[in-house]
Order: sequence, then structure tokens, then C-alpha cells
Amino acid sequence: MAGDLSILSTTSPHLSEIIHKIQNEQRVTPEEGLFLFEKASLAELGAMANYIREKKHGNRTYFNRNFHIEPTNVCVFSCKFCSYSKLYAHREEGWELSIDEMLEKVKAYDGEPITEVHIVGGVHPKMDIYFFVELIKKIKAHRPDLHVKGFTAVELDYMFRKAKLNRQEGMELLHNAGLDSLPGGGAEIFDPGIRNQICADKVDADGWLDIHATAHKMGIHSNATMLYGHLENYTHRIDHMNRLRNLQDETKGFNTFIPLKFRNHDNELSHLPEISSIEDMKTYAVARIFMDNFPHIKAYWPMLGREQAQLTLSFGVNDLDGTIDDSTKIYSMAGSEEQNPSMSTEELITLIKQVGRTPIERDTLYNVVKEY
Ligand code: V47
Ligand code: SF4
Repeated sequence: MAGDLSILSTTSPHLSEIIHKIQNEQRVTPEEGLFLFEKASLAELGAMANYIREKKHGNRTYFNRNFHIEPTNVCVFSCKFCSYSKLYAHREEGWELSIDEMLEKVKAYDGEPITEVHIVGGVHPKMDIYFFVELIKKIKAHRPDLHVKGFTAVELDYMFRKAKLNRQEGMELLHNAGLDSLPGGGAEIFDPGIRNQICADKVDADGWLDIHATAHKMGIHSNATMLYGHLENYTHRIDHMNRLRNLQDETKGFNTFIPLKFRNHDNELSHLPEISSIEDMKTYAVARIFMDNFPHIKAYWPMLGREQAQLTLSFGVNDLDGTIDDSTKIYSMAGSEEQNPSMSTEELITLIKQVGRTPIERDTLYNVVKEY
């Protein structure tokens, strides 16, 4: 049962109106979203976000059993926040996995109750769509029930253009090979002024949204992210979430929204200080309040660390990313809390139970696998 928001006594008529809207399941406007970021206290935001979270999901907190494959960190782009990529000219400093090497990674989980492989990496000029079609087909031939969640809109945009396929043709090719859903990466911040300063050369906001819309119209679900805590301000965060909310109204294809905190280790934005945990919790809470048509808000625990991830569960989050083995480098290289992110299912269950929530193992599409 969701708590009672009347415990929030406020002298601000504007905040009272927003609380009234939340209690009546009415949508918060972008102006109101901005007001929440600027004027509401952390306690008020937490109470509102938790009220919505509990109304939607009670105490249920989802996780899944997955692992990552990062085919390469060689990348034609040079996003300023990226600590991970190597330009093609310096590819000997990076890694490039062959199809067989990636298949070995899948086979390493034979007999284990993993439900998802998450495939995402740099944009390598020589790894084209046909390379990935072969990879996906081989993964599916080996393990047909493994859900393949793969490729950010940035990777897809590049591989479709290189193969001279339109977005629908490209998506169909990958879907027919066995691609099941898309992860949410590459969204960063949609505002063109900020996007041009942090990742000028990759797909723009409209392209990112159109690729996800194309997938949704074919019945392929996806996630959405927002990279926050760098050059952007609250207006940019609200604009980003508003564009996603508008597309979700049309397609209903997004599963989850994942705010990603910018980490400043070893990248071209290292001079920027990282924002505080208070700002993290505010961002999760406003996301839960604003994104009323997104069923789930996910925290990526390797980036935040375990205690902060627990805290997010009181600020609107109802999903923690899976029991990832040491299979992703993108965050550890950017200075994330967890250098070798791996948590056993038992540890994740304990983490969730410690803060009074009910752990639910899910598959990628949020079907319940097991309740603990
Ligand atoms: O788009 C890169 C981010 C994203 C940094 O869909 C950084 O389930 C912080 O999207 N500091 C890719 N973030 C990963 C991603 C993701 C992760 C987990 C789950 C899902 C999902 C998707 O990583 C990039 C970028 O926004 N990123 N560098 C950094 N220095
Ligand atoms: Fe390449 Fe992705 Fe890094 Fe940008 S964030 S440089 S697209 S690997």
C-alpha cells in the first residue's frame, strides 16, 4: 500500500497543487517538474516519489540475471565523457573480440539460470551489421531462450547508415537474426546545445528517438537512459525526460528509465566535479514523479555502489540492474564505485531485503521469474 501524502505539510501553494495532482494520478507539467528540482526539499521529493513507486509496485523490487558482452572499445566517436573508448588509429590499445570469442563468453554460462545477455560497445568501423547478424544467430543457435538485449541507438545508427539500410530495414535484419530488445544507452542529454558540447558527432536526439520509435512499432521493447551531472542543468534534464515521455505516449515501447550519473575519472570532462548523492536522489525522485507513463525506474548499482543503490529504493526506484559478472568495463574505467561489478543473486536479494523491499527476479520484459 502506498503511504499517505497528507503527512507532507507545506506552505507552498504550488507544491500543494503538485501533491494534489500526484494523489489523483494526474500528470506533472515540465514547469512543475522544474519547480520540483529547484524548490522541493529532498524529503518532499522522496515522499512523493515513494508514494508513486508504492502505488505502482508496492514493495516489489526487480532484478534480473544477466551478463554483458562488450565486443570492442574501439570507437569512431569521441564523446568527452567517455573513459573507455580508443580511436581506430589507436586500436592496439583497445580490444576487438571475434565472434568465436564472444560465443565462448556465452558458453561460459551454460547450465546457469541467466536470462539475458546485454551487448553494447564502441562503434567499430569494421564491425558491421552483418558481423552482428552472424553473432546474434550463433548465440541464438547455441541458447535459443537467452534474451539478446543489444546495441544502443548510436551503434545502430552507424551500422544502418554504413550498410545503406533505412532504420526499419536495419532493425528487421537484426530482429530476424534474433535481437530481442534494445538497451537505453547513447541518449545522454537530448538538448542540442549540451549534446554538441559533450558528444557532437554521434546520432542526435531526433535520430535516437526515431530509432527507438522504429523498434517499438515493430514490437521490440527498449530502455532509455539520461546521463546527468555534467554540463546540463535542471531544464535540460526536464527537456530530456519530456521528449521520452512524449514518445512513450505514442508507442508505449519503453520498459524502464535509467538515470546514469556522470563519473569523471580519466575522461575529457575530468575537470568537472561529480555531483552529490543528494542530487542523485533528487534526480531519481523527479524522474519517478515526471515519467508517469514509464512502468519502471532502474538504478544501475555498479555505478552508484551498493548503499546508494539501496537508498534509491526510497526515491522512486523499483529495479536494480542484474547480477552482472565482471563483464562490463564502461563504468569501472569512468571511476564507478564498483571496480569489479559482480553480485551473486543471494547478495542482491539480501541488499533488497535489508531495506524492507521484496526481491523479484524478472526477465527482460518484466515477467516474474521468481519471488523471494
Ligand atoms: O550511453 C559512458 C554512459 C551509457 C560514462 O538499458 C557514462 O538496461 C557515466 O546505457 N559516466 C551506456 N556514464 C550504458 C547504458 C546502460 C547501462 C546499464 C543498463 C542499460 C539498460 C543501459 O553509459 C552511455 C553513457 O550514457 N556512460 N561514460 C561516464 N563517464
Ligand atoms: Fe564511443 Fe559510446 Fe564512448 Fe561515445 S560513449 S566514445 S559512442 S564508446
